Amino acid sequence: TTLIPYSERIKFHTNPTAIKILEIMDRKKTNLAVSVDVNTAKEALEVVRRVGASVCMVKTHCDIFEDFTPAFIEELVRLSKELDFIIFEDRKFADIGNTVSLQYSSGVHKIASWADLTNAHSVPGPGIIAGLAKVGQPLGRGLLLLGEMSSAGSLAVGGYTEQTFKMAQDAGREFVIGFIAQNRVDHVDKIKEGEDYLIMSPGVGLGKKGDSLGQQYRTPRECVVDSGADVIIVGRGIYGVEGGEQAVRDEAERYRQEGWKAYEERLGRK
Ligand code: UP6
Repeated sequence: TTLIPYSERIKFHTNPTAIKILEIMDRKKTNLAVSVDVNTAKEALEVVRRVGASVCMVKTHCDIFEDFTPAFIEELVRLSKELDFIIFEDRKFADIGNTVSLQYSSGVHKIASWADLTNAHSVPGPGIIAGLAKVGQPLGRGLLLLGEMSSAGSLAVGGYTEQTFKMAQDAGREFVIGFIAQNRVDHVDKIKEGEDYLIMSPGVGLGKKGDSLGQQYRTPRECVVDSGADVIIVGRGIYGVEGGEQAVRDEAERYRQEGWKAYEERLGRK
């Protein structure tokens, strides 16, 4: 399904969040997700106001914000409607089903009440999907499994990645809509008729090749054309650019264009 347009993949999905993502990507001509890993909710909202029009998705780590409040969530949700993007809380759940269902629904953050999309490690086994689905599926939320990671030395490779794909496939596609991965972990020989998964790749940068803590960057073209990613996730490459407000805006637009150009190249209509 990497060779057909996002809009034509909608028919393979029943999950409302998956459908919304594909619709937004097609409507706004963007496969760019921005990751707003800044210290405060206030700064995060500033970044979102600047780049929201260029992205299909805003990715958060809500436990980073020192000033997290329900008012922040209210404003983020309002912006998601005004600027037309979905909200992805990059929680990377990794515990038993009972615990993750509590972490997802409760606590200070109440993630399920506002995040369209979240993600989980497959380490604990399929109970983690069941625990999260119990909370999120009735709300129309979506889940990604981490099939691979962008960081050097990741253990999520080979058999682990294959079994993660299998776990998602066994869970059915009402709630699990895809993967965080560096490649098409749903390689054609494993995918069944009528199945379609969204592959979202972090570790994307047009400048640096990585950071001092193991992050590794590829270009949008490498991700989308060479590896078949559907969504590219960019953090510091956008919000970390020097030169102020306009520079951040311009950089988001540059990544959007690079990502979209790569998608069109993949479809073969350069
Ligand atoms: N992320 C990765 N690699 C993964 C999974 N998730 O980098 O395999 C997340 C990080 C960060 C973002 O938690 O929020 O994607 C990448 O940020 P960066 O572009 O600033 O490196």
